[in-house]
Amino acid sequence: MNDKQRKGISKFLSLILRHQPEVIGITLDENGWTDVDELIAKMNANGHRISFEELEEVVETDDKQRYSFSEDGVKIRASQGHSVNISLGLDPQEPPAYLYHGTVSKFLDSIRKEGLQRMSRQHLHLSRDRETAVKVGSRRGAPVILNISSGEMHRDGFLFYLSDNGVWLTDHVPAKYINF
Ligand code: HQG
Repeated sequence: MNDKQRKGISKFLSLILRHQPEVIGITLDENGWTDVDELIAKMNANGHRISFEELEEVVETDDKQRYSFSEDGVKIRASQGHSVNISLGLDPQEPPAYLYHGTVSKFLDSIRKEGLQRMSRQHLHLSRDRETAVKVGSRRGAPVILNISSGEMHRDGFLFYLSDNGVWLTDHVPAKYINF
């Protein structure tokens, strides 16, 4: 497969493993997993031709390591980014003193008022470094990077989780912890 084909499959996997599994008639269990063989069969039945080897290649080469197989290789899930209601089953972890969030200026007034919200996703996503946050913000325009006092939040009792692919997740960042 070439880069474009791999990207196309990754985008489709994102749609069905994070947002709309019903598009090809699969279901996700309470932790977001679905059966690999069934996924492949249903993708093929719905016009998205893919073999097991190709799926493996997409999972292994994905630029953000968005997907992972279960230890026994029977199941697959997205490591973060869901809008469907699942639990990743992650244990809370102590975050670094500061984390970053990439956004754009048109959201700032609202963020100043209500803090950072998870919007349509299950969690609010924070980046461990500024560079990653720049990439996230750039998806929507000129990036604005917010510095988050995550260490202080943690001391105040807020919970943080680290996804399998290195994204920090929390539920809400009140404005007082955001360094604009
Ligand atoms: C903004 C990609 C107004 C927030 C990336 C963001 C990430 C507010 C947008 C992952 C707000 C939500 C997630 C408030 C937050 N008022 N706007 N109170 N609070 N926002 O896509 O963080 O490629 O749901 O700043 O790399 O941009 O999909 O979140 O601009 O890790 O794997 O509302 O998606 O990964 O947008 O991106 P999103 P995000 P993937």
